[in-house]
Amino acid sequence: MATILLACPAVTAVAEEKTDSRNPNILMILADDLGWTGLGCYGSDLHETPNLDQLAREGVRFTQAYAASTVCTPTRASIQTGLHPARLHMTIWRESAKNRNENKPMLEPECEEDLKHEYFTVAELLQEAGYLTAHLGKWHLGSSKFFPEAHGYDISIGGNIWGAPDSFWHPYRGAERFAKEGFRYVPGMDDSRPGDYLTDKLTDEALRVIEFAGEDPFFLNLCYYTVHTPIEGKPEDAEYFESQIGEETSHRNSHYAAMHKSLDENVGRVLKKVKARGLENRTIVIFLSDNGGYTGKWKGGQVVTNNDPLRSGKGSLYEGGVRIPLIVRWPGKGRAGAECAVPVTTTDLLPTIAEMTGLGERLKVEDRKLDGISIASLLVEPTGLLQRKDLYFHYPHYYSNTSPVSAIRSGDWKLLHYYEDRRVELYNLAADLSETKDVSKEKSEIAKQLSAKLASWLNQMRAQFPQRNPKAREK
Ligand SMILES: [Ca+2]
Repeated sequence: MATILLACPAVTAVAEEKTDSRNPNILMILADDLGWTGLGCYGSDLHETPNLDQLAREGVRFTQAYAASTVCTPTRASIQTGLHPARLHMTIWRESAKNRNENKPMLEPECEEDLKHEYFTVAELLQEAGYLTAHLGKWHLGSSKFFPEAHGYDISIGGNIWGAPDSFWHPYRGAERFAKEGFRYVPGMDDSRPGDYLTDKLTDEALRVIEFAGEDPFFLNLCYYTVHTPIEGKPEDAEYFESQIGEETSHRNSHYAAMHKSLDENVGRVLKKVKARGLENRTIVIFLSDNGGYTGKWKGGQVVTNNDPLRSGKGSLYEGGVRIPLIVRWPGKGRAGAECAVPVTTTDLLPTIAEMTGLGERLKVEDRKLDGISIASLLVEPTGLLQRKDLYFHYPHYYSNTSPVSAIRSGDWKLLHYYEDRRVELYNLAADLSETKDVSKEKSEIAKQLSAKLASWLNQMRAQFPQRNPKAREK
């Protein structure tokens, strides 16, 4: 607890705000690389997630929520700022921001490595309003000058420049996985002992923050590293899940299933703590992922997961790469046990949190121009409508399952534009969720309209584009 006490000078100043109902706590829990079907309540036939399933019964479960990007850093930047990664020029994970992939047909743009100080974050909004603000776990938004402390967080534990730990097991450091980049570590895990597991230990810190907040409103940005690689579940759990995999089971990775179990258990511990402190009715809980499930292999061996019935996974702009679980419990205001099928995105979280905490006017007064919109009305009326009609995606990069691509979701239509061959693909998601039938030729007028909208939006964002690689042309 000593670390937190030293790191948190702002606490006494807000003591008088106490139990003011206009200041609900915000508990935002972000899982890493958790696919759309990764939870029991989203249809996994192997992973067991009773606490998250219960949270869904107590809140609104979004069935068409999107990550603003198909990889980590850009989506996390969108959550913090309410701005689109294309506008931020943060469209790739941090470690690859300057990697132009010079052996490919197109050169990727050089991106920003750091979330600049000029951007207004959700933590700054809440810190200015008197909240105790704490970031725990994965950060991945820049070098030390741009760590959480520089973006509105009173407390920061467990996050730094990197997107994954070397291991989930104590001491969480080493150079085994990322030999090219050198030694990695997870800072602030001081009371961890041999045999400890990172997901559990981050939760220990979260419980301390909730206790430490006392009567002050808190914003806890709890970013678990799991279920990202390394795929390391607890052996006894992995053994159990191995026994549950049958011939027809869709999800088939027992260690990955064990990681979901640890995630769920730890979400349960945090929610139990909130309840034990009597804060359940004034704590808004938001649970989500930052991109789709990773469909590659771990250490050249077993496939990590699939996002069936969605096509592809992390890295791709097909639905498997960007559609994510999102559950929001808003005590006293939001519906319980409801589903919402309105398309929403991680860029919406900042304005939504602002509205739910009564700070929406603050954004207006300061004339903050955001790319996201508040979706708080959908929590009250999940069958309602938003004024926004379209969602956009921009990934001008390569990954094992994609070449540079942008996309627009408009109503039931989804159009993807691939830069290498200027190919467009058009899908009707209502009729073809798995994106198997490209109807861009049959529906050429719709494809043309959506292409024009996408081009206009990219221009408005001042987006960075991939360029032809002259070296590749010579080959
Ligand atoms: Ca991720």
